[in-house]
Amino acid sequence: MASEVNENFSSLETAVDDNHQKIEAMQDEIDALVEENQSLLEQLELLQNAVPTAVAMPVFPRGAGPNFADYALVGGKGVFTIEFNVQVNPETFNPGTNVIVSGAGGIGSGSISWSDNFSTLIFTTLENFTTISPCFSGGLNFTIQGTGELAPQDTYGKPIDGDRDGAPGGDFTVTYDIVC
Ligand SMILES: [Ca+2]
Repeated sequence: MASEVNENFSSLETAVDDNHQKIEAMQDEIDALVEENQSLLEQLELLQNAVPTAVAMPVFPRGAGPNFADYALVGGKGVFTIEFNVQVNPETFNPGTNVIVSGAGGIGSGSISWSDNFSTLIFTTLENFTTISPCFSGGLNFTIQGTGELAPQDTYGKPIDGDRDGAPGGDFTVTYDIVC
């Protein structure tokens, strides 16, 4: 009788040990899966926060710097068209703050309108072109200040690449002149 009890006890003890080992193996597997999931979640978060690599830059007029580019004159006011390669955030472009027109006649003021789904900026001066830029005085400089806190931004909150070097930021400047 005593030996039978001992035998039962021993086999139950072995079964408990076996189960315990199985539980530990499963726990290891669960731990590995939890760790893998954590890594996958981190990758997912990175992808969700990823910003497209294309930077917003003016693509027209192309000749930044001391070039005399095309414009339109409407009732004596200058109308300048600046095209971007992608949509930008129109609320971050402000005449007199980061979009500046100036010439020998001083700093002009103007208004901005948009077309092509906020990828084309149209700036119209409030003053006559010749008030800001008298004849033969060197033309009218149009600048979008892409440097600093007030830089205009694309729709992802990145500063525009005004100087077109491929990196966000930098001023865009073009000079316009009229034939007097
Ligand atoms: Ca740049």
